[in-house]
Amino acid sequence: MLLWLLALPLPALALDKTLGVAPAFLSQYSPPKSGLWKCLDGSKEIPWDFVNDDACDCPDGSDEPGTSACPNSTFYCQNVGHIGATIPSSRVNDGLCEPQCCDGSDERPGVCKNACKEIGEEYRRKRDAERKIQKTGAKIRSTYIAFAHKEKKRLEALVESSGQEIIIREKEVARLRDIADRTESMSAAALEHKQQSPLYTTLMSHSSALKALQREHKKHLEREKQLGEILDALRTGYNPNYQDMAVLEAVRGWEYLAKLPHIGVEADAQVAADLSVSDDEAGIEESEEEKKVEEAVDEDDWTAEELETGLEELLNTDYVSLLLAHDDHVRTPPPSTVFNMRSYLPESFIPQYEEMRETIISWLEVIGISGSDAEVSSDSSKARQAFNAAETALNKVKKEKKEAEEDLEEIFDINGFGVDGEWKKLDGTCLALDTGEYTYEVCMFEEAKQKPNKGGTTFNLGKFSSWNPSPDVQPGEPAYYEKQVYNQGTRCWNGPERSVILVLKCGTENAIHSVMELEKCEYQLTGTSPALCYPLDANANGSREEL
Ligand SMILES: [Ca+2]
Ligand SMILES: [Ca+2]
Repeated sequence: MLLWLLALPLPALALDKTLGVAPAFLSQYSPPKSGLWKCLDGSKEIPWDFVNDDACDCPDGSDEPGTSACPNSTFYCQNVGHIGATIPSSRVNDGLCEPQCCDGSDERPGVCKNACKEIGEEYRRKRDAERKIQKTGAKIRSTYIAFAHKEKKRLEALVESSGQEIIIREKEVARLRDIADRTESMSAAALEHKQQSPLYTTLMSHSSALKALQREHKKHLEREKQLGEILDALRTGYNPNYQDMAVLEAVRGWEYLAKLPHIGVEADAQVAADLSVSDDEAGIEESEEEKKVEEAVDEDDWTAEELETGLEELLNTDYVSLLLAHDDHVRTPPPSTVFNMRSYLPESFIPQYEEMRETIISWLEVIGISGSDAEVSSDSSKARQAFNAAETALNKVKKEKKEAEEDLEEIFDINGFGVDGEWKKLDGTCLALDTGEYTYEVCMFEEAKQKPNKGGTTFNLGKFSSWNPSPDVQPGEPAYYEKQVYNQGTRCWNGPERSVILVLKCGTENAIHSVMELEKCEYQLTGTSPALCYPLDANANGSREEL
């Protein structure tokens, strides 16, 4: 100190030749044997005494590292105890203490205080704390990477297994499609078979016979009507005076049969007597015959009236439906067979039995072996349902496979989940910050929300759009992953769509620490994530910085 004070009147002469020299150039500032010193750019040789003599001699300013004599040159403060710094030489001896030079070496001794010890200690304390966080964070980050690799394996296995499952399911779908198609075509064949049953063929014969009978019956009715008309004409138009017995007999016969009164005078007593006798005999026979007929008509027989109205309807029966209904009826298991099995089982077995029974029956139905519902259409619709269900299941697996393949591609994509896949773990992780009035929530890679704490509308602040979109930042660089953009949220009244920029830095926790509304409806959320804690460089342990 005393030496420096004594030297004050002659500062130029007393200046250390290495003052202000950066460590990298120190070796070049030693006294030359020749007494001549070469400027660093090699352009000039000057006497060693001209170095730091406060007069600029070298074109590159290298002869004045410790003064402000040369413009555009730099001064290096050693900052022992902290980290050395370089300042423009114009700030040397300007009377102001540069904050970069904590040792005060930019000014004459005694002007600035040397605070490097305290500043250095504070700096190291802070740096160590940060390193600790980074170290811990990096450990967490490595688990994220491990997760990504595990996820990759899982997805690869999923793609593989779903690929195999698809093959199996495709076969199953083809098989069930075949069954469905066959059941449907088989239904036609089955119907044909059923129509060959003796009952059905007999029924059809009966139907044909009835139709023929009905036709013949109508024909006879018509003929009877015509004959009646002929006889009526004969009865009213014949001349009784001709005494034609054949005509008279016909007229009398018709009058009797049609229960008509006699017309005309008695022509022949013999005829009349014969007729009256035969009337009586015929009357008896008739009544007996009528009685027989009446006896033959039992309760189930149709009356003439019923025949008139019902036969037509009967002949219009849908015999195929009838056949199926009959089949259905016949196939309905009588209560004594399947159902009664329950009575042989212990009470505790019944639920399992019921379950099994349903399963077995439904399987048999699907396969087409059994049809507890004999109805053909029911069978085929069940087969169709089974086919549809199988096809739906197949499509589900196909979708899963496709999604797994897409996820797989994204995991280690630098535009997706990072260089090491470290962000995959956080896919869908929601971070929230309560600011009193609102709670802000970001679900990573999904969406951001603003929820009012005292009730009201939750606003969508946007969906994940991209990493740092700055053109200065390239995918794969750490800075790329320090920003996430969420946009196209709910439009602000009289303003833009809400959006979020999530600014993250290394931290041991995934958390949001602050919210700012930068512009109207543009929010900046800042937070931390271990995904940004890169492993500490083994070489960057601080010793280099302190040199
Ligand atoms: Ca000089
Ligand atoms: Ca200064």
